[in-house]
This record gives sequence, C-alpha cells and structure tokens, in this order.
Amino acid sequence: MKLIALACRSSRKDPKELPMRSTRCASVGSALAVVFALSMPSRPLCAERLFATPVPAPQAAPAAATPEITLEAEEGEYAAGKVMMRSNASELKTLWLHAGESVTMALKAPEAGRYTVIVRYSNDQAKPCEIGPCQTVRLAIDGRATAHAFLAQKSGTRGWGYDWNSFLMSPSFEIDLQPGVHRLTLSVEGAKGLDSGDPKLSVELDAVTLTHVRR
Ligand SMILES: [Ca+2]
Repeated sequence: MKLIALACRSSRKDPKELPMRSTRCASVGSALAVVFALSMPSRPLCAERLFATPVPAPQAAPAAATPEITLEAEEGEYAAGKVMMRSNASELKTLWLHAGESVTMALKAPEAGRYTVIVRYSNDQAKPCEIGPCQTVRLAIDGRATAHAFLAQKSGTRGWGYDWNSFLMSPSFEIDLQPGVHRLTLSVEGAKGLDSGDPKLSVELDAVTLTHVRR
C-alpha cells in the first residue's frame, strides 16, 4: 500500500497538488493493483489508469453506397411490343420485342461520371443463331447510338417454348453521363424467325441496371 502511494506521489511535479489529487489513487487493498504497481514502478498507479475504458482507434467513415438505378423495360415507352408476365422477372414482367422494335426508358443520373449498364433478358431459341442472325440488342443514350450492343443468347435449357422465364445478363457496358435526366433506348434487330415475317426469334427485355463507377 505504501508502495502505491509513493508511486503516485513520484509522478507529481508540484508537492502542493498532493491533497487535491490523493483521491485519484488506486484502491490500496487491491492485490491486482499491487502486482501491477510492482511491474510498472515508474508510472503512477491511479484509478483512471487501472480501470480506464480502452478507446478504439479512429476508423475511416464507411464509403457511401454506390448509386444503382434499375429501369424496368416493361415500364418504358414503346411503339410496338407486348408486356409478358414472368415469375422470374424483375417486377414479374418483361417487354417482348421483335426485330425493328425498341423501348426507351428515362433515368435520372444523380451525379456526373461513368456508369455501367447491364441488361437482363430472356431469349427462347431452340438452336441459337442457327436459323438466322441472332437477336442483337443495341444501346442508345439520349437518341444517340453508342458502340454498345450484345447478341441475345438462348437463356434456358428446356427448349423452344419453355425458356422465356430463364434470364441472362448482358455484358457490362460503360457510359458517361452528366447529372440529370437521360433517355436510354434498347433496340432489337436481326431476328426474323423461321419464315419471313415470323417473329418467333424475338427477345424479352426485363430490366436495365446502371451502377455509378467510383474510382
Ligand atoms: Ca421487368
């Protein structure tokens, strides 16, 4: 006990502080404190040191969530096409389009920068691209064509007439957007089906996801 008191006093520069700070010393009856004091004789053994709550190191604030925009194809504007009910589709619906048809969706970019664009679709072909050219889906922004397009692959394995409810994702495209409202258009071309005018080789567009690229 005496040893503890001496240890506390030894840290004070001004002897006049002794009466005011004596209550800050550790409980003299604690065996744990004695052991601690013996192991660290040069440091003051005070209550705030013995029982102080560890302060965690400051951590960086979590990164802001990456903005993601989802556009439902069936909610876009289209001159021709048909909304289809699909249990595996986003919002349970798709937009069935044939060659020469398109859909335009409005989006609001929250900030300037690069965005990835991924299209979710289904395509029911018995033998992909065997009959004629595969369906090509082209991307345009604000009425201007881009270099981005993809071939709509057969999306299921069950066979002709049964794969509309199986979905694939297009390759990821990158576009640059300024903040504000834009118009994203997907156009289908290249598929005419078994016979001239037969639209069996078509594609169903489900949804488009845009994600802001943070670098
Ligand atoms: Ca949908």
